[in-house]
Amino acid sequence: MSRLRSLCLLGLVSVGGVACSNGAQAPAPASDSSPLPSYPGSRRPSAPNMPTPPPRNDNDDVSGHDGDDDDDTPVVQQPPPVPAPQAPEPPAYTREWYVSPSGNDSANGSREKPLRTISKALTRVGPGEIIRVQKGTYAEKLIIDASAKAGTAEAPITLRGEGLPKLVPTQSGWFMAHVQRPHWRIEGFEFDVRGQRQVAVTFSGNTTGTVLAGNELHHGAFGSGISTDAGANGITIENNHIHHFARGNDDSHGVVIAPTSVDITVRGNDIHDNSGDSVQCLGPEGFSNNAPARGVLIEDNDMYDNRENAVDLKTCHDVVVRGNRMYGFGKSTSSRGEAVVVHYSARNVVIEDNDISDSSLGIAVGGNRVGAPPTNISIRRNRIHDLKTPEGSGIRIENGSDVRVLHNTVVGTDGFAFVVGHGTGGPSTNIAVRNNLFATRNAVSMGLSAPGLSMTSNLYLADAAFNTGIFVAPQSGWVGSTLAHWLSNGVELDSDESGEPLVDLDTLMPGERAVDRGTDLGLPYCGAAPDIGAVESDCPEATAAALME
Ligand SMILES: [Ca+2]
Repeated sequence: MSRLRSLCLLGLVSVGGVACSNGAQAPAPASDSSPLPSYPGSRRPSAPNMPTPPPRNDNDDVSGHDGDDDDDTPVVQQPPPVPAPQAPEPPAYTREWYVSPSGNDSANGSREKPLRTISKALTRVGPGEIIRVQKGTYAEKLIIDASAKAGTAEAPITLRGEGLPKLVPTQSGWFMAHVQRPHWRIEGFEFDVRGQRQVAVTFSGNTTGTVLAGNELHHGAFGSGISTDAGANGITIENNHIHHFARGNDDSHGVVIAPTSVDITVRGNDIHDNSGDSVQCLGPEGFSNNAPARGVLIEDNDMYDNRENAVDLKTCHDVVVRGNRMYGFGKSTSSRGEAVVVHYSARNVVIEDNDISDSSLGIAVGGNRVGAPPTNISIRRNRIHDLKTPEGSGIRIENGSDVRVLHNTVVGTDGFAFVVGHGTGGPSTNIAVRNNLFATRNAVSMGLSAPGLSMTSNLYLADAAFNTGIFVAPQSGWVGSTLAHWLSNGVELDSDESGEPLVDLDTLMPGERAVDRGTDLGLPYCGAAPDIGAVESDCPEATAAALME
């Protein structure tokens, strides 16, 4: 059951003071109760310990727009649609095929007389049936194309490894597995690419309802571990361990979502130690005139220690990046060390409820672009902490249009909590910054290219420093201007400072001056009014318990 739905059923969430009973209609993701996989050698973040996120409303975005004609700040459109959750597996299989290293491809594929190759089983299995691949090492290419049957929503086809059978590459080609059929479920395999120039699994064509779940994929040296391309649609990549895709100074990513992909979910994976990004949504620039990918949900993943970023969104549309933990990104030859970067002509993007730490930059919007700047971007309820030199900025908007920065908490950054309008690659237009808790000494750096910037109801650390004009990298001893001086420029209204903006650096629980002091932006909250920052301090205990599930 989704957190929101739980909360709504508990009757504990209010949106603008109204209980969110209609939110209970949201479908429950099938996997919400699945525990994340645990892997030896996985590095987990040390802090914070999942501070209580606020209740969230999947059907609402926020802005100061309340119908008043006098408010022309950016208005949030409906959030991008997200792919529908997968239907549960049927309880039984109409036929069970067995594959074993001791089998024979002329056998009947029963438990007693298994087949020898997975490839053989792929051509024989039908809807509602399962292939049970027994422990062992298989050197064959898995091709699920027109030579294999399609599953159906009611009768998917399951390809299951039992005892973690290992797939290893054959000599030829650029992939180990190519999936081009709908309603297949592939689970329980180790894809050991063994340093070959191959991706582990690639998807294309009609793949609606197809799931790649609970596999380990590692050590490839081509463009990615997993890719979706050529009209791939309706795919869920879930609870996999994806690591060590690397090719020297070139980038190799955990997951690449290429143009023409539609409705791709990447959820609950552990993706790390790649020479590129954990997840990249690739735009068509420089490759083709194909339609950008759209309908991408990147949710509840652990992404860390890549040479580039956790999430890199180029020209893709309707993307949600939600509830991920991202850390371990430093400046390299090909990256400024951003955890999240949204650039080129990305459009309709929500980045919410993420925990970002130990990086050089938290969330960056803009920078490289060819066409329009990133447009209609919401950055909300993120917890950003412990960022480091050389940049150390929490949220940086280089260029973009209609960007909302709402209810984020930024603390422990070497650089500024918020940077905007320095004009690289174009202006930052219509940026709204509200209800953020910027608990850092270096508060805001504002350049000269931020037309329509509107900042209200933010809370700063007492005696924080503000920078206007040319960007400065704040070394120790840098003295900027005061909040009072900053407020005199008219860009920011109704904001304040506090000597204790946070009362707990682990949970990021806000201090008194932040509690119930936010503006009601239409997002769920507890108590009399929204708290400033990403964490609502005053939710009832039952709500907090539900949120911690
Ligand atoms: Ca509150």
